[in-house]
Amino acid sequence: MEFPANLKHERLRAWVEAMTKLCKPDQVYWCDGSEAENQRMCDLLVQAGTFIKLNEAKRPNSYLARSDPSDVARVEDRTFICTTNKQDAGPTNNWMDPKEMHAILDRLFDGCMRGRTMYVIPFSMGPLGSNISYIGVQVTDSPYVVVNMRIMTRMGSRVLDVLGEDGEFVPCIHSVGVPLAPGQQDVPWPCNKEQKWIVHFPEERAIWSFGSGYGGNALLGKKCLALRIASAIARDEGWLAEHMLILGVESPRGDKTYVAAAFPSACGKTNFAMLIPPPAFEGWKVTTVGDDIAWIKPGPDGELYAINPEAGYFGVAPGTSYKSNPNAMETIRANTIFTNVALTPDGDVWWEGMTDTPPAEAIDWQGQHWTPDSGRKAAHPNARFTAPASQCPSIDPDWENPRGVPIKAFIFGGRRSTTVPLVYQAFNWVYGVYLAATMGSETTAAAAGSLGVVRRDPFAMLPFLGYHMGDYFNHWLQFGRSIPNPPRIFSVNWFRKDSNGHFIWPGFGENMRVLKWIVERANGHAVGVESPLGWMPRYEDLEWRGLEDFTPEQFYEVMSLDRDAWNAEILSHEELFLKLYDRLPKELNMIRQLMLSSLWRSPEHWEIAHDGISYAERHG
Ligand code: O2Y
Ligand code: MN
Repeated sequence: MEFPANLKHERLRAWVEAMTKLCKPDQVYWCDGSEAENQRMCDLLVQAGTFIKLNEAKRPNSYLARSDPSDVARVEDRTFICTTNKQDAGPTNNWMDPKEMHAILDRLFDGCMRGRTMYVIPFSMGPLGSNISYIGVQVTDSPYVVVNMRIMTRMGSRVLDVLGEDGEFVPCIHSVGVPLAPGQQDVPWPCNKEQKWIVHFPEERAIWSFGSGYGGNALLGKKCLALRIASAIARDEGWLAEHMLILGVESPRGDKTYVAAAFPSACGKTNFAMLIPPPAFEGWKVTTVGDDIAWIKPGPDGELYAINPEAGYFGVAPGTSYKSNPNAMETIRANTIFTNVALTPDGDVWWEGMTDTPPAEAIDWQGQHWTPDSGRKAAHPNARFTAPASQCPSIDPDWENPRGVPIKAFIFGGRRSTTVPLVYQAFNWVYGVYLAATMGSETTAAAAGSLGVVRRDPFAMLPFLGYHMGDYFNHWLQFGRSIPNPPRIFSVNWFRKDSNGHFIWPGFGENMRVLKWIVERANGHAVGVESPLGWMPRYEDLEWRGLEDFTPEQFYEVMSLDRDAWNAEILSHEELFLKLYDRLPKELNMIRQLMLSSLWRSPEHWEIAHDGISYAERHG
């Protein structure tokens, strides 16, 4: 085997040799990350039928891939955390004994790359050389993964220089799980239809993924390394690896405040990260550091500093439009890989929600002729774009600052049509951990037969935590104790509905009104009044210029607290707490008791503005 001239790392060399012996590829190729290499890979993908080159004039240097219909999303039921003790993975993860799992994987991976090339991808999560960054090395038999990893991470030869002779790296092994017999014709999207395994070994810090070529299953730097493995490392080392976007808010005076926000998957994180303030917010600017993952460490000054470990966006295409997210639309104008969207007759892409008027015809994500009245979706609901973060018009000037950006507030939000108000601030860090621990989202997939059911998704980390959820809550509590002035913690809910089932809050850019209050509160400037849940703004505490149609009555409707609904809500938290009983921090039970006791406060305390009188007038 030929090795790169700058490979000085004996352990890495030995690991790649061992993987080669196990997987038995026809050849091994070390990726250098160059533009020329990328071009060769894209040409190869076009030849293989995996990529369709899009119209160069409309969508320069961009490609469309269509996956196998059985391989379209992360597979949570096939995702495992393998710790020596089952309890350490906790009840929210699938678990298997590491030895047993290794035996299964050794059998599966034996010869799995026959007839294929094994690509070796050294990559850095986070800016190269930052003390917050981590290095991984992924071996894969998927050239589609190589070109996506080049966008999503800092990848190639430079990483070997940073790794030196003895740097730490997380070994990540990936195979689509379809060896080719001599002369056998490949398919455009190879994947194993019977066996999919996304396996994490947090104790040995290793990832093995078999059978899928799609997204989070295959781009192992993202959910696998940057969340599941990193969350376990962060627990051991005293930092946070979170499913959070990071954005900056600049006031007309030029002050800059950074916040990190956690929302469950499919709650519009990318839209919020790239928010454009409404015209009335002249002089205000929102900048994007990241749209999905944040690594957060205490600095020497006691402040918290965050980096986005990723270098690109793997965003959901359906619903993305110049109305919902102009910055995303500009980001994907060129140099973008689209997966499972529709192809228009002029060689461009389309998906549901991209334009008000659909194209008269297209080729859908399964390669079939499509018209608007065909009764099928043109794009798969989980269709994706992979685009470089540097192309985002709102990208923050410090997004690659190796020191990170200082975080002043954490925001937690879910999709709740009732109960949870538009915004409130937790009384303190422990209350904040409680609100994040108990956050939930209503299911949107009618197909799952559970439309509208609240699924608890603590910290939006349910599918992404590499250890026991109770230990994670404890880690957050301990973390808050260890810093002098922890960020303020807020809850938001953009999705509350009125009695007719209509969203009350307009959302999108108008979320700036809430964000401004949050930022001012975090800096100690805005007014908040006490409610049973925490601190809340009055109508007059938000900026309303440009949204005068939104009445105080509507505001107090979207902010209202229903005592009976909260009674049921707090009772339902017990289900989660019982599940985590053996490791649940005592503080969370105490907060729950305090919240239950507040249900017995006078009814006026809860009946906020039901009659149009604000709680400020009552209690302010
Ligand atoms: O389905 C996949 O493989 C992608 S999931 C994903 C991608 C980008 C950002 N977030 C998510 C998520 O599920 O939270
Ligand atoms: Mn995500």
